[in-house]
Amino acid sequence: MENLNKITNKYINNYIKNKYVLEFVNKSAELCEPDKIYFCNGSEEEKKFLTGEAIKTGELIELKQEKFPGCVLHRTAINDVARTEHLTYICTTKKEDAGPTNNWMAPKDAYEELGEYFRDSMKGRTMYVIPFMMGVPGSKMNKIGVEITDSIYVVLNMRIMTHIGRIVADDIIGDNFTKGLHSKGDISLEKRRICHFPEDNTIWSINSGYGGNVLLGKKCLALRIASYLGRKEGWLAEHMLLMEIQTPDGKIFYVAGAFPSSCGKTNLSMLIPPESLPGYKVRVLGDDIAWMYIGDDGRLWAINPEAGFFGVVPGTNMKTNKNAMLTIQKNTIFTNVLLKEDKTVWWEGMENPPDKGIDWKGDAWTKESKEPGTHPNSRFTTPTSQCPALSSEFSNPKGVPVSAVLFGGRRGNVVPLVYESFNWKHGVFIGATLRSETTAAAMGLGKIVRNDPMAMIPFCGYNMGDYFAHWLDLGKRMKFPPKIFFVNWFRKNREGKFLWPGYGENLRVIEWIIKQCDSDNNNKEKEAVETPVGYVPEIDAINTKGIEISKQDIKELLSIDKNEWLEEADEVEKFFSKFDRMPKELTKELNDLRERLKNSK
Ligand code: GTP
Ligand code: SPV
Ligand code: MN
Repeated sequence: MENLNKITNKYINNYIKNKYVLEFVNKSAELCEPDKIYFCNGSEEEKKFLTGEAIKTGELIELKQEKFPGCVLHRTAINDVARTEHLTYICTTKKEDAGPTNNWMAPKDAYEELGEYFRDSMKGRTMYVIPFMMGVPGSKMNKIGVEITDSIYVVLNMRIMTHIGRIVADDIIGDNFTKGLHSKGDISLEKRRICHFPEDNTIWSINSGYGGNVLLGKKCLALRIASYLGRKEGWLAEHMLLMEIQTPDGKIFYVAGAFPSSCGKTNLSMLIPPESLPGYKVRVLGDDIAWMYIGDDGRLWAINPEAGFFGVVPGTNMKTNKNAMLTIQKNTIFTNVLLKEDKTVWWEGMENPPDKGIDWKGDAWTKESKEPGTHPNSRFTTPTSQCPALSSEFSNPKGVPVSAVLFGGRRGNVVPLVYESFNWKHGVFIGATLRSETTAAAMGLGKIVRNDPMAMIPFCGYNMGDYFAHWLDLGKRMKFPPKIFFVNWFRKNREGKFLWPGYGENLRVIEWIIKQCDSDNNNKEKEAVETPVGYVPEIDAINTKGIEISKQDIKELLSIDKNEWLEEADEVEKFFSKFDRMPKELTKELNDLRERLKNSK
């Protein structure tokens, strides 16, 4: 505590009494040497003040307030537009504990290397201390963290995405909080590192200013650290949307869904039912992360630990996602979109393209420009509470019981629109063998189909072999496990056009799914056909009333090609062979799939 006194004169607004937090702040300040240390209280005045400061330096651009009250635009550096998976590490004492799919560094080496990058990184800057909570107020699942950062953009995003400031202070008990240290540093790609120390409940992130790398409550805590804790404590932290579906006869179902980054979670979670499917109501609980635990009733329960949406901008419009469009009309931070002359914003896929504007790099843009005005991974940060379709259960500390778990990918071929697993174990296999085309949400991956088990390849904080075992184990402990499905909105025809209309029309697939989960439905078997990969809808079982789609296209969407699937099995085998800790139940599932395929026509 001696050192503390040395820097007390730098403290502003310090309301924290917890000595472990103060020690953490003090140590970080000794390393980073900020000019000032500011404790965020989370108030409205503070938001105004910090926004004003960031506008002065150009870190934020104020949008036309009469049209978009409380909205601002931020541009990241050109080399800092998405997560950098090759620079993201799990730093466990033993390399095997990080597993074959994570980058690994020994904790000692990581602290040493990053320590050099952090040294004096905040000279001339203010250090912001953000106490925050991931979870639902009152929930036993909640996790507390303290993020230290030199970025106002981070503070303002964290205040949307999580619960920050004074309201959290009393919840920090002893040293039971995640210590997150972030500095923009010099944004150099060579020295960028996002390191997780699950054994120390610590995250260090340096030389980036991009959301997924720097909003440490989100992917770093709520997925990587939380998945590690979930395994120890018997629950799951997943890259999943959470939605509520009310059927025309008033029944309510909750569905959780894991699709890889930029593969449709936000859009599905808040879809608007098509007019030709009357009586349905869809409400959102979450669009990116779900924490799930086994309830006393033997069902799987889930909460969304986030308080905001950090959503993909391009492709969002009044037709594809009206609820998102209505949500982002106020108090929203836009990152890397096009700025119009009237100080409003536009992006590819939105109505009424302007003639000209300033693109995401800050350069002049016209509609003739070859380059898009908006970065493909541009994002909005917006409070969940502003969504007109928010479920009232969003703030239920107990969460909601999940009837169906969806896995989904972006696959132009091979994978049908939807299929159902035979049972939990087979469902875990389906999740573990998820393969999807890479997207702009991560830098430097190119355009390939890659294995992304449970959409967690970038986010699992421990050995994925152990992760699969954990999933299998949970199934054994649940009396009423949810059913597991796979969906693919992205199958294309020979001309390269999407076969399925997607977006709101995806409710037609969700309808089939919840009918398969409905204990009152005696028609289940008639509506599904058994195939080697799982149950697929009977050709007439997907309601296509009101959309123009030919029988032929539906057939193609639901088709399973034996040879393509045998090749798929070969890819899965290659992927599985990376693991020393692959549960034998899953290798057996792979053999069984091959047998079923070989014996089929
Ligand atoms: P992260 O936030 O990165 O985890 O992504 P996400 O899974 O929430 O993806 P999101 O819903 O933001 O969708 C990503 C992109 O896919 C957007 O450009 C959408 O317009 C597009 N998309 C979403 N749903 C569909 C669909 O059903 N069909 C088609 N063709 N495109 C879709
Ligand atoms: C994702 O990439 O899956 C996201 C955006 O949800 S980020 O928070 O940047 O990771
Ligand atoms: Mn995501």
